[in-house]
Amino acid sequence: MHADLFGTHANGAVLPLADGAAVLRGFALRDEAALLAALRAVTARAPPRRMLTPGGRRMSVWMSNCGELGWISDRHGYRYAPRDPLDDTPWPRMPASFLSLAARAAARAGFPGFLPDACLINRYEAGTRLSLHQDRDERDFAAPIVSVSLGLPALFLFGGMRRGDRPQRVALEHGDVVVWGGASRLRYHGVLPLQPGIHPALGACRVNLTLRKAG
Ligand code: MD3
Ligand code: FE
Repeated sequence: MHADLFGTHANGAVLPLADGAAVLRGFALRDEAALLAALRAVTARAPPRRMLTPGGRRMSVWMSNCGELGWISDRHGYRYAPRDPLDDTPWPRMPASFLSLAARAAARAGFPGFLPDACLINRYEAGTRLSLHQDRDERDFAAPIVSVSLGLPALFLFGGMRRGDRPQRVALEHGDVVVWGGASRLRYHGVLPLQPGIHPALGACRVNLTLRKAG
């Protein structure tokens, strides 16, 4: 366990957040180079874009996907789709480094055998936020969700089962991995507006990989 050069957290620590949810500090750092190379390859083919909400507003987060299914939002609603609506081609394949990291992180948190079929890539710039929501577009809520934070740090909001429940604030840094499953799978969550900064790996942004079993 050690503090890394640009972060303040004790890498290697496992912090239980609630029943079924845990933060694995620095869990992605050993795979950093492979993850960043794979991320660049995916976003070169499927560029992040700001999707439209069903209500016709543009989300502030830039999004792309890889894997068999990708999460999309447009006038018709939120859903998973096998093809990128920008060019009607399949989403880029899930990189082996993403699959392997997700499976190891899930197992470490008590969810062996996790095999995600969808990875949503969220890119935040200064001021970008994600308001409190539940993830409920997946077919079955038995599988956990694994999220990997890269680049600038963010304050994550981990709420309860009702939108009005007061959320815990969790600081997430480059390399942190969070596993959400079991009794925490349907908790409300969000991200506070990103503070401006420059991170050595990704520059002026934060990227979050959200790995799910969607189909
Ligand atoms: C807590 N993204 O894309 S996943 C999302 O930082 C999303 O971009 C977050 O929330 C981000 O939907 C990171 C965090 C997450 C995912 C599922 C959860 C937290 C969760 C399910 C239950 C509780
Ligand atoms: Fe979410």
